[in-house]
Formats: sequence, structure tokens, C-alpha cells
Amino acid sequence: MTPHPGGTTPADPPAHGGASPPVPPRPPGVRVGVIGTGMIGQDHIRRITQVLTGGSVVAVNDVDAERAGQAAAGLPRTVIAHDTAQDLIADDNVDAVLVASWGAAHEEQVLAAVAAGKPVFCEKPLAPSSDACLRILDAEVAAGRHLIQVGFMRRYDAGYLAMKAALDDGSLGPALLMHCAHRNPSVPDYGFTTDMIISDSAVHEMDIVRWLFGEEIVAATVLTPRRAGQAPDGLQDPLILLLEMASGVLVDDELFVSARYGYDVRGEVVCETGTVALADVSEVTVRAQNRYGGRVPVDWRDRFIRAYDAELQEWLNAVAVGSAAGPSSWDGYAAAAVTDAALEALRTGQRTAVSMPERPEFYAK
Ligand code: NAD
Ligand code: ISE
Repeated sequence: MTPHPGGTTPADPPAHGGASPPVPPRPPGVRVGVIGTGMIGQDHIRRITQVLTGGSVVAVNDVDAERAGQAAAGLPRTVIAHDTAQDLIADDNVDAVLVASWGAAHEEQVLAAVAAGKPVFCEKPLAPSSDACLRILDAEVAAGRHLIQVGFMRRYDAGYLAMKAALDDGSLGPALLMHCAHRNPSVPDYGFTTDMIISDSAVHEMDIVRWLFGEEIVAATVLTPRRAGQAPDGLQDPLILLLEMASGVLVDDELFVSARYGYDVRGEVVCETGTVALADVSEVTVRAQNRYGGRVPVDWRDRFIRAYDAELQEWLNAVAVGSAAGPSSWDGYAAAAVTDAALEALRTGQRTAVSMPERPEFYAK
């Protein structure tokens, strides 16, 4: 365990304050321990420290100790870099745990946080298989209180919120179809598998359509178009995923993770008497030389920056008053059950039914 003494920020007044009166240090609020200080772990540390209110990062852990140390250095408060995730969870100074490690590590870390009675925000996927998610549900139900929020941030995006409001007000008539596209500029050319296009990327559409339509997905089919020449070796990219909702709404999802030109998430719902689509997210369009154009986001951090802020602020607010909010571990489980079916469909080329039990009363909305 390595303490990293805090730096000086506007929240921490200089020791010799000159003429201006000293600014009182910001109260720590919810004291968060972050496990996994890679891309999104660092981004969440930044937002808790610089953007949100009511929380502070007091501890970090990463299997890459150097990375954890770098993430801890320079934060406004002293941050302890723990040698193990278990030590971080057991730390009495940690009120709540944010899990941003690789998906395969989530189950063990979330279960340890629940066993310690600590609220946990877990990045998607909650766990890589529905069996692992069921073990998490069992532990949370046994604990008798909602302790887990899953990082399905699209539910907090202004575009998806407006789309849901348009569907819920009924003026477009019943939904029939949804067209989605999920394009990443690139993925690492090592370690990112075709299965991960479904378990890591399409999992967002699985969650958002359950939330938009308020119903479960009952079957999945995967189609494999011609492979892009620039796709990393061994990666079947793009894919088309078809999701059937319980009511018969059919969702098609184009997944193209080596699309190069930018990060592009699209969605259009076709209803009986109208359609509703996510608008382009460029702040401005420029017209010049007989052309017009806007900005395509660089990556998910750029596209969903406000949504990540809103989901984590809601988590901090809920933890502060001893309650829970946002996508639950049931939502994490449901997405994993659909992932299992979609992976089976990818392997077999067949339409595959989603198998999941009734939602337990504990997770009733
Ligand atoms: P990353 O590889 O950049 O970072 C992951 C970090 O976790 C690495 O530093 C790694 O060393 C560390 N780690 C791995 N196993 C660990 C363990 N057992 N204990 C402690 N640390 C461990 O990956 P990332 O892109 O930051 O993704 C992390 C998680 O966040 C994944 O589950 C990913 O699916 C999710 N994610 C979510 C979104 C979103 O839009 N909500 C976006 C990106 C990533
Ligand atoms: C990444 O892990 C995310 O969760 C992003 O939101 C998603 O768009 C991307 O495809 C995933 O790789």
C-alpha cells in the first residue's frame, strides 16, 4: 500500500494564503476506491475529482501497480494505492467501490464489495457470463439491499432520453422496428476478439433497447457480412445482430469496430405513424465551398461525456443517502443472458432464444 500525498488545487488553499481568505477544503463526500485505472478508470477519477460534487477518490488499485500509482499521483487528496483489490475493498476509509477493471475480474470484485456491505458501481459488463451475474444477484439479494449500479451510461444520454420520451408519449404509435449502428474507429489489434464485439460493444444496445421499450429481448441472430480489409487479424468485423423483443419489435444492430472515420452511434425507431432518431451530435455544421459538415466524435469518452457525468453523479447522490439508483444488477444480468444467446447464435449461425428466469420481486421497478 502506497500513500500518494495530495497536490494543491482550488479546493485546497495554499499554506500561505496572501491577501485572499483561505478557501476551506472541499468536504470529501462519498470516499470512493477505484479498481482498474485504465482508460475508463482514469476518466471516472477525473470526473469525480474535477466535475462532480459529493465524492472524492481516496484509494486505487490496479494489477499494473505503476499505472495505479500514476493515477493516484497529483490528485487533490492523499490517495492510497493498494496492492490488491481486496485490500482496497476492506479499507475503512473507502465508503464505496468503483470497478473499472477488465470484465473477467468484475465478478470477484463486485462479490467482495457486496460481502463488505459497500455500494459498488461496476462498469459494463457486470460479468462476462449470465451464470456469473446470477451469483452476483444471489449475493445482493442475500445482503437484503441494493448495492450495485451497472455502467450502462447511454440511459443518461440526452438523445436517448428524448427518444424514450417520444416513444412513451404515444404520439408515434406502437414501435415496430429499431435500426442501430455502433461504429468504433478501431480496437486494439491484440486481445479484442469477435466475441467481444458482442459482449463489450453490443451489450450497450442490448441494455438500451430493454430500457427504451420496457420489455425483455427474447431471441438473437447474428449475421456475418464480408469482412473489412482493415479489421485486425482474426476479427470478424462488421457483424449484424438481430434482437427480437417480447412484443415482436425487431432491432437490427450494425457493429463495426474498425470503422476508422470516428465513433458513431446511431439509432432510429420506426413506429406505426412516425419515427424518432438520434440526431447528429456535432455542436455546429459548417457550410463552405459548396459542402457542409460537422464533427464526428473521437471515441466513447467524447460522445458520451455528459452521460458518464450524469450516471456517476446519480450514483454518488444515491450512495450519500444510503440508497441505490440507475441500472441494477438485474439489468446487468439480463444483458449477459442476451450476450450468451448472441454468442451462441454467432457460433451456430442459428436464431437463438434467450433463456432467463422471471425477474425476482427484489428487482421489481
Ligand atoms: P483498460 O484496459 O484501459 O483498463 C483496465 C484496467 O484494469 C487496466 O489498467 C488493467 O491493468 C486493470 N485490471 C485488469 N484486471 C484487474 C484486476 N483483476 N484487478 C485490478 N485491476 C485490473 O480497459 P477500459 O477500456 O478502461 O475498460 C475497463 C472496463 O470498463 C471494462 O469492463 C470495459 O468494458 C468497461 N468500459 C466501459 C465503457 C462504457 O462506455 N461504459 C467504455 C470503456 C470501457
Ligand atoms: C467500450 O468498451 C465501450 O463500452 C464503449 O461504450 C463502446 O462503444 C465500445 O464499443 C466498447 O469497446
